[in-house]
Amino acid sequence: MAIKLDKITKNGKAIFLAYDQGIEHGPSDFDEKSCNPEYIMEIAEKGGYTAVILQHGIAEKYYDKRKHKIPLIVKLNGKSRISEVDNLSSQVCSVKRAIKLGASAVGYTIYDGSEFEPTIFKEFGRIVEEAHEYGLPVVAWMYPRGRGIDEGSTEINAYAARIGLELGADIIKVKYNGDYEGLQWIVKVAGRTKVMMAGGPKQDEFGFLSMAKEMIDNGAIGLAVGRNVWQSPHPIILSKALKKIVFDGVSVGEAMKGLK
Ligand code: FBP
Repeated sequence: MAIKLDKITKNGKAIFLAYDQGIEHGPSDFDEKSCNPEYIMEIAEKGGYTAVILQHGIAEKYYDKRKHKIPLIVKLNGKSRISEVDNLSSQVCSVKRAIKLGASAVGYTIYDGSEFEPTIFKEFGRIVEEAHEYGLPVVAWMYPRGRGIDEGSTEINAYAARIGLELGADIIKVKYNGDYEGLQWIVKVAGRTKVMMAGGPKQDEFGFLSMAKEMIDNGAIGLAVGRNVWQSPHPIILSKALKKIVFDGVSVGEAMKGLK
């Protein structure tokens, strides 16, 4: 079955609002407003995101497929950091349940190089097979992690990107290390698998938008961003600036006009 990427992209570009940090990092990432998933849904819709990323529990209680226009990506695995011991993020939701919740795509984190890589690859393989039977795209967080691994190295991230292509991901999400030529290589080795970038910890607006511009100019199709947006005091205005950079290719200065 053909994979329907157009549901979660627009003219080949994409911005996803990521909101799985509650399990990955805990509520310390949130304030009074951002701990409420309703607030995130409002940003996702008004900010013009092409999809929102939720865990299944939040999707079940806060995503109404009849009411919400924004496409949903259900994250199928998850892990807390209460204990830092294992580089293993287990599947916590099935592809079928994600579809019932209204998902237009599914997501999965792969810890490349983890001591649990065989288990992770096997689980991911089954997910790709099932999701693709339904025409559902698979978005893979490609996060190198394990003993002695330099998570920020371009070489390791290019290897992770290639693993995404080899294992059937339609879109991969990687972290940016500031090496724009390295990003071009990552995009090249990912082949027909599209590359999106993580937003990372909160930085000032100029820094964040400049980073986004560099990502887009060097081959990424967009960003899957969380904290930089919903930790901002004016997330919708910032989202609109991001949108202009990703979809209209404007300069950072131009995009920031609305922020002043
Ligand atoms: P941010 O934009 O907030 O960095 O979110 C991106 C993301 O990939 C989330 O989807 C995920 O919860 C988190 O980062 C995981 O990051 P890490 O494993 O490095 O803590």
